[in-house]
Amino acid sequence: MAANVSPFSAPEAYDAARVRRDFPILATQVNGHPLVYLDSAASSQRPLPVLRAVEDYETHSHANVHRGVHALSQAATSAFEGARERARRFLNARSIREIIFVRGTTEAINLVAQSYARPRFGPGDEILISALEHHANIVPWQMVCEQTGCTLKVAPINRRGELLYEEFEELLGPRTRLVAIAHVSNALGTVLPVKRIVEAAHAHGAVVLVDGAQAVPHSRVDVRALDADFYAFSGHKMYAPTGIGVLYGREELLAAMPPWQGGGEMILTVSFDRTTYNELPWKFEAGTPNISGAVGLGAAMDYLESLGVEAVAAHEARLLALATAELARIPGIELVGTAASKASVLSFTLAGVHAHDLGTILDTEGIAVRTGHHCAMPVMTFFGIPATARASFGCYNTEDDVARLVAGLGRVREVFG
Ligand code: 7TS
Repeated sequence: MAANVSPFSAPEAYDAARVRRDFPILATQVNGHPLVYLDSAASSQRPLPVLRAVEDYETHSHANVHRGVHALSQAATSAFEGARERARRFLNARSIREIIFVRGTTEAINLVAQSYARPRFGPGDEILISALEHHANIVPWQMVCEQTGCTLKVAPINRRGELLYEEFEELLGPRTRLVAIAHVSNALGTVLPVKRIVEAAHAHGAVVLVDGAQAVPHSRVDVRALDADFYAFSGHKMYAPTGIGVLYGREELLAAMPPWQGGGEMILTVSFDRTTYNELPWKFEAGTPNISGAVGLGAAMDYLESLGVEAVAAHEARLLALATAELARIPGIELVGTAASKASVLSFTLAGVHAHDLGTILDTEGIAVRTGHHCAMPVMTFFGIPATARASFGCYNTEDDVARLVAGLGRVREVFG
């Protein structure tokens, strides 16, 4: 996730053209043009190894997990639990008991809000977030505040989109019970100093949840090195299917938390008088899980590691630096989010053109960017704008994609004369 890579530095041995061939969807024509996909921060595309792993599972191994003695149920269970072990290794977690499969980041954060925070917090307690969070890392905490009477505190950012670290530290106090912070901002691309944040929060006795939705596709995450208490991410932003994600939680915390949802899978015994709960991690996985999604997630982790997470990150950093330099030269373009440390996201406005119009014209050129508030309305309010256009990069983007974006923006400027 290095930001200061010169666009002119010699390219490393990263073959984006070869990577592109792994993603069949990138051969799509959109409005008569070859697709330029610059919306990976919203959802990345899936490579053939992921598509094939899902197809292979669905074709040959599907049955419900954990319940059957028959061969297919055992095959499905071993595929599903194999994916859990894969995720454990991916994050360097100590145990598979710390890996909860969820629908995605949103569900992971809600689980912690309802199962960790809600039963423990009350009036006088504080939850500390930052001003650049995605709604998924704001609203669940507001709900807990309504439910328990605890208070939400928000650490400010500066005009570059960086966390004001001293102000953040000043907001940490004896009442702070939990810090919930993005690893990388989806609207601005800012990389936050999460290790430092974890250390400071722990020094005040607070637990830390890191929203890693925008970090896992672009950096190696080691939950033990980071020392975070909870780490949440979605599969679909890291080349896996939708509807699957991971909540990592420190085992002693998860063990002390009550189940969030009740149903099958999460119990050991049920009678009308008394139910006993399953052990970790299944205690938090009520109902039939997304088995093929987990299989796809495991394959996506294999894929990302086969490319080399660091090599992907370095490639994306080069593209970001190139695009930043190119867009800064276009009259009327204002970059939103100019932090010293950024990953893969370039938000901008063009004077006199609403972001949605800009996005629509780029689409006529086959270029997919996201426009709007990016589920970070407080960030837009802070910058005094309704929306930005956002180009975001994945392992398959190329310098040609950047050139097409720049040409497309030239077309937008022609249209709006
Ligand atoms: N946290 C961050 C930092 C995100 O970027 C997102 C999704 C979420 C949480 C929620 O993830 P989900 O998979 O549960 O939906 N971000 C975006 C985005 O930037 N554009 O569309 C979704």
